[in-house]
Amino acid sequence: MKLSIVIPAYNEALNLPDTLNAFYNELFKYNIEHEMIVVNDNSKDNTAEVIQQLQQTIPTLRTIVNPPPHNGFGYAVRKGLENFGGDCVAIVMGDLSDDPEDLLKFYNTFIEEKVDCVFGNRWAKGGKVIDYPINKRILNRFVNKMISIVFKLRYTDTTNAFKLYSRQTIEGLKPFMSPHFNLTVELPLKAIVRGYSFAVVPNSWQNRKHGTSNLRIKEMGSRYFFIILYCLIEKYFSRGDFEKKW
Ligand SMILES: Nc1nc2c(ncn2[C@@H]2O[C@H](COP(=O)(O)OP(=O)(O)O)[C@@H](O)[C@H]2O)c(=O)[nH]1
Ligand SMILES: [Mg+2]
Repeated sequence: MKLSIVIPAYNEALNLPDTLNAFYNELFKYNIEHEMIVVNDNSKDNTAEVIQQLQQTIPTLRTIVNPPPHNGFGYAVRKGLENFGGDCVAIVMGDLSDDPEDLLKFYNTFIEEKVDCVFGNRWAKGGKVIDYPINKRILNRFVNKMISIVFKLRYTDTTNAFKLYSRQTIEGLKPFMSPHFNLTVELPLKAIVRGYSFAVVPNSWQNRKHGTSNLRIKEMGSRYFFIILYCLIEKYFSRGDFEKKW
């Protein structure tokens, strides 16, 4: 069962070495067939050179360039999702916010429980956040609570990008609509609304060591609202037209 990892990167030269080495070491240790795809989203720093350097020691590291004009988190991840070769794919952040041990948990759960997707929950028992900014936390808990109410879910960490999907699920979620960070909720919400099965495991998250967050709540707020509303409309009015068919 080959695992693909898609990592969007915008100006992550300082974080990529730690991130890619950590994930590669973990997957190598457990002998997991995999590829890591870094999508360089027109970075202005030396991200490209850093990736090239790392390719000398990480044989499973691939890179895709996402040239202008369609730049942004969502476009970059989508580029990865159009080009992965594995049986399943995990979206992982380039700033080492996600824990390689959790990826292994996701992968093992995916195989053992035969689900279509594996989602993490940082707020569940056994989950953990380190250095999470307080205003972001308040907003995060509010938005996730709202999502779980309107979609009638018990799951409360929809907004975190780090999740694993089977290849068939990714096919079933197309066409993608979100150009930006809102892709992070489009994928799990569509998967849930369309009847794909998922397992939830507790995971941990830590804040980046270098650089600043690129998530601008003011610019993203209405875009998140748009895609959440879209998924809600699909859920209640599409009469199952987009549901999983196998
Ligand atoms: N391709 C692409 N990736 C981005 C962009 N902004 C952020 N990222 C990546 O998305 C991940 C998370 O971004 P970050 O700024 O840390 O956001 P936060 O952790 O949600 O506050 C990192 O891997 C970034 O390199 C962007 O505009 N384009
Ligand atoms: Mg981050």
